[in-house]
Amino acid sequence: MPHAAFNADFFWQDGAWRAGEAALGVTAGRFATTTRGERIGRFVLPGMPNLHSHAFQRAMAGLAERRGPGEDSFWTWRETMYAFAEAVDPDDLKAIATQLYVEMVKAGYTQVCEFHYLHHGPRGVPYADPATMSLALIEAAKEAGIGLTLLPVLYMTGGFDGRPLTERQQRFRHDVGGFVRLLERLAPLQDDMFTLGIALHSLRAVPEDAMRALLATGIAKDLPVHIHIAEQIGEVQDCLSVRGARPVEWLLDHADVDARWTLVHATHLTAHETDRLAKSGAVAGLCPTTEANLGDGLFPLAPFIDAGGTFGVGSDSHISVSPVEELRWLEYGQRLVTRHRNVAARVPEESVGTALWQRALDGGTRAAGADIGRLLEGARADLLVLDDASPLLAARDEADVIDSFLFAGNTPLVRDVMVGGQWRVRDFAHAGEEAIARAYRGVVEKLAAA
Ligand code: NGQ
Ligand code: ZN
Repeated sequence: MPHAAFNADFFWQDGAWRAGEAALGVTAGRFATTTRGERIGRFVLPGMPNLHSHAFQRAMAGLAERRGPGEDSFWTWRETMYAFAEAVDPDDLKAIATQLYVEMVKAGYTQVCEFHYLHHGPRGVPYADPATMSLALIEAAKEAGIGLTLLPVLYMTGGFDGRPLTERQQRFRHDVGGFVRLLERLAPLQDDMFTLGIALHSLRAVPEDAMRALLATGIAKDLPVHIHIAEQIGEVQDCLSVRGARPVEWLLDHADVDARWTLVHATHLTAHETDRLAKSGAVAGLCPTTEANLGDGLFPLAPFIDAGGTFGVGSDSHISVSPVEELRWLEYGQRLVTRHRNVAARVPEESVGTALWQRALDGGTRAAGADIGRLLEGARADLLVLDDASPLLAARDEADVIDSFLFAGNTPLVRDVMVGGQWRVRDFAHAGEEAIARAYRGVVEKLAAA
């Protein structure tokens, strides 16, 4: 018998709304079938996975929006970010990440893929336990009640030419041996709410032989693999001149890129790369608000979907923490450059909102490597209840509720959130939010004063 059972007018299942005659049960944190249950609302959606996060960057959101001496770019932003990263210690990271993860859950994200490269202490001196920063993130996710896919990042060089890391990049550094030891330390901690994966920071940061060596190790064999790729034109040009191929092309030719892989950004693609990436089964990890904020460019969404590609969304630098905003701006970017409407819907009568939500669920779930993203028996019990009482949903039925949710809302419509069978947000509030915000404020004030 399930421990709890819920009913709603509509459950989002297999890419469509199902009238909730059958209730959803929850046993040991997973969905089970049952016949009757307590009514929790009108529209119940699976929670959205956030497939790309650098948690510490949340605390500097908004602090890199002032023009510098020359023309600003991704690379000048990166200097600001590096200066900020220097000061963050394990307790700071825990407080920042906990606040961020609470905000994520309230916004409708129920899993986060943390692309974690801030491993060591100042000047790259390892902590007594080299997993200290990783453990801070694991604790933060537990306290906020969000599922975590932790992706420790291998970071070795400062450019395609193999140049050594700068002073400020020392905290990111590993060799393959040390990196594998970190994975071995973290792997036994996995449970329903914590999945381990790996990341290569970028082709800039990982030489070819190190990539091969890591991917050949036993521990790395079945884990999700994430990599930043082709985000900036400068990176594409450097890759072409040193490796003789564009980044995505090079990776597809030199690694067994398949559904285990997530290529984060993949912004600058030729038509041929777009097609090959789509057919590889890898997830394109799109982060539209960060990509806009950093001046990256636009991903070729329509050709990628048409070639059968899979994508999900991430909040990356956390300039915004909202699946609604990521999906909305994913679509709006396409409209602005193509001068067409309803781009993500590829067949007549398809709703853009439902196409975006379902595709991002599928891609985010694949990227996270966890059994999530479905309101179906056996999956982890993660769900969102939309606010029936919102005027925005007046006279909206199941055909258009997700479009109104994604495109018309400025106040969030996510009223209640369950993760792993536990209510984390009820009536827009998270149980721990006040104490967590207080700790966060203390840390950010300390960092600002330093
Ligand atoms: C990062 N962020 O690792 O945090 C990167 C910037 C880099 C984004 N690419 C640094 N959005 O790529 O070298
Ligand atoms: Zn990133």
